[in-house]
Amino acid sequence: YDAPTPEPRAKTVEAIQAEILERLIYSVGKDPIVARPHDWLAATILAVRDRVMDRWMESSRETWRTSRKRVYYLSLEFLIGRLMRDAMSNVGLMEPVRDALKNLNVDLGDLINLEPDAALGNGGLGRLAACFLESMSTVKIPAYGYGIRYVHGLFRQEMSEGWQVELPEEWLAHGNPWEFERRESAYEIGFGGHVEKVTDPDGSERQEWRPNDHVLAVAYDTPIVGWRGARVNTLRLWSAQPIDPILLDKFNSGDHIGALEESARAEAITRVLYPADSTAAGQELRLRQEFFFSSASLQDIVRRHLQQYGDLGSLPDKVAIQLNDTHPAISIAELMRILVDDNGVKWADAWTLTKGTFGYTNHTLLPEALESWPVALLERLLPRHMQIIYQINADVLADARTRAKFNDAQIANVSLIDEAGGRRVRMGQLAFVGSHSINGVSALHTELMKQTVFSDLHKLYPERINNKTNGITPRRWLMQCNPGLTKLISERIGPEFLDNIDLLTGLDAHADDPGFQGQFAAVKQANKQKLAKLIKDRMGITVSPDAMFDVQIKRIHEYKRQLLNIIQAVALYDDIRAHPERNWVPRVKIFAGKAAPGYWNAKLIIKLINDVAKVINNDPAVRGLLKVVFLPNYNVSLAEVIVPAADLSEQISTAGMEASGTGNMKFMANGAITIGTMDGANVEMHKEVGPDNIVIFGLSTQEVNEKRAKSEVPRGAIDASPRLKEALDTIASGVFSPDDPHRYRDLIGGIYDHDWFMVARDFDAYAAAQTKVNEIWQDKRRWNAMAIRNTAHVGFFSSDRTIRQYAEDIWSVPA
Ligand code: DL6
Repeated sequence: YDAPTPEPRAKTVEAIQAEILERLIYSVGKDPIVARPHDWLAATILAVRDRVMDRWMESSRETWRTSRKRVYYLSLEFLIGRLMRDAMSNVGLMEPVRDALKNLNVDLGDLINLEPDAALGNGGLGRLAACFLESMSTVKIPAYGYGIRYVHGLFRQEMSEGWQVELPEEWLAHGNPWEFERRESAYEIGFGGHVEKVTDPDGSERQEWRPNDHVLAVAYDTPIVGWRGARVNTLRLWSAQPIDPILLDKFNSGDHIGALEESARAEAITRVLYPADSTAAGQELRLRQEFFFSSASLQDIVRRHLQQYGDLGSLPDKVAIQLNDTHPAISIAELMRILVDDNGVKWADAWTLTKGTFGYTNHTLLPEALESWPVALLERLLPRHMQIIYQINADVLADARTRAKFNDAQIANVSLIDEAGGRRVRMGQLAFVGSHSINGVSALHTELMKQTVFSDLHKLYPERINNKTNGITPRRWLMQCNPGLTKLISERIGPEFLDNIDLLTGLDAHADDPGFQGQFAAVKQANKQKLAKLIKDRMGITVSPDAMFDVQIKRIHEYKRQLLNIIQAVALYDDIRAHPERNWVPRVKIFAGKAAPGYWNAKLIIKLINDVAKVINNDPAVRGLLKVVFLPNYNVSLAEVIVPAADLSEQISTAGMEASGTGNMKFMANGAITIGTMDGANVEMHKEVGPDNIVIFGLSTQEVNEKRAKSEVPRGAIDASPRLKEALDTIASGVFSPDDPHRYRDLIGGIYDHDWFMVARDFDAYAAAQTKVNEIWQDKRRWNAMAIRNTAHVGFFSSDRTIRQYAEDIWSVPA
């Protein structure tokens, strides 16, 4: 492992400037005189990438040399966002690159904004995977992310008369200078066909899968650099390609389209990201995606392991595979197939190796999001895997009957096959039984997992469920997105917190210092000015940075309750008009988020927010005291502008429904105050920051469950709250939708009929909490002290902490 390497690239302004020019001419092929912004971007990324390469080689050699255990994070989603600023900042190149570009008359800020977001994910689950990759590099774990190189990431959202319209996203339109295509790392992935019993020369019998359909999985690698270049790991994304790019026979016989059919069918597998986050996608193409990337990743992992260790018996000692939700759960059957069928390992030994290798993270309890596949579909597409699943199931059920003495209802609960729902394979159950660790993503969520979806599996295997509360990388979500605050904190408590985020608690001592409060507030004000300008530029709406910026940005979902927020805005609008003499706190309610294309109520909620915004923003009686803004096309880069500018963070999901939330942590880091329910990681935020520095309201999980169980009608809550009733009736009667007065009748009708998400039942508590927020806002010293304390106590929510816990408790790797 000590083959010669060139000298590491110099990091001086002169060297970088020279290399950007060189890359522009020799790699991009452009004369600087005619180069366009995208050409400069490509040349700059290539120059930055070169300075990451040295560490990349070194990191990988170190793993081979020291025989360290590798962690593989399998995820169908990686919501990376832009990479250039992240990489520059982590290897300390921000300033020299800025100066080098300035000498070339190019503005670094312009280039940063030009880089497309890699939006290979829907929301929290995908962004978590991206934060984890960066943290694994930072805490020096040898790790690979495995996923899919979607040609089209999450759709671009535009508004047409207030309705969401989905357009294809094209992050690869200008090429992707970050990635390396590895044609040599390509694997055949089979589908369909049949299973044959074969007899080996030694007389032993085994099953062999003979697929009748094949595609090629080709690897594309992207380097992921940790803080201060601690380590560089690899994100390996698979692209599907046909085995035969063109069927020449067909072409020559004149069937020109048919000649390309195979190619189109293969490439379809990795063409688009499924845009639903909380419903299982359920289509055959999705299952093909899941198996395609699971099989390619496992073949790659097994190949690398055999190359280094020559034997699969050491797999759990040298390999940890983490399943990010159930999307890669078919990996469990695929590893069993590789071990038993391809490598002759005995079934029982293979099962021990498999369980020792896999860990599974659950990210949702929503029944509609728990994946299951029809047995008939699996039998057709993956016949050998279906056999393996049956065998695993037989073993688990035998264990449940004999050892745990389970009754029939319990047996039905733990079975991998759901017999009630038309015979389907439950991927959660498969992931659970095939893993030695099953973790939830917040303390509350983990407890609920034990009590609900996995209650009987937890009884059967009580040592497996554990909690790993989510985290965010402080590099992207504090240092990079909020350089003003980072500088201020460094000046006040010293720069050591950059390497140890827990040192932020040093800010506690300054929380009541008027001088520091003034500086902290000034940074916030500057960030708000920047956001106000973005709102003006994109929406033509003028908002005052002196108003409270009250923000709810996340996927649009009924359980996240954007509806509660906008109904409260309507009630506030009514109040302001009815009592113009009161001392109102000026507010800007900012929303952003995408709705799954097939989720009608979510799309209707976006339209409602826009309809309400139109009326309120143009009513002179409001005198600018309330503005409502829906910013289209929410993505990582937009979040990086909104989060540092927020005063109030809305985390108001129905208790028991948000597994964790990670937006809540980003706002906390940037000194916003949270208004929230006791749900997901809010519970732990309440503990970390203390009850005086967060505004909590609403029903508890238990109360929600009781009300649901009793099927109690919400009428009482509505009748008891004249403000709520008026707001609901105003919306339902078409005041905000004169062009279609019945538009919101059913949406509001749902609140009257069942109110599954407890909008009516939580309304008064929410409105009272908002009044409390106003009172705090009017006491500037109190507000600023609370804001500072939020930043001070965010350390626990660093993804470095989360990853260290995974490393110690699940993966058994040093970190
Ligand atoms: O764990 C990351 C993220 C949590 O913060 C959110 O609370 C949770 O809703 C999200 N889960 C999903 C799962 N959807 N499906 N399938 O996106 O995970």
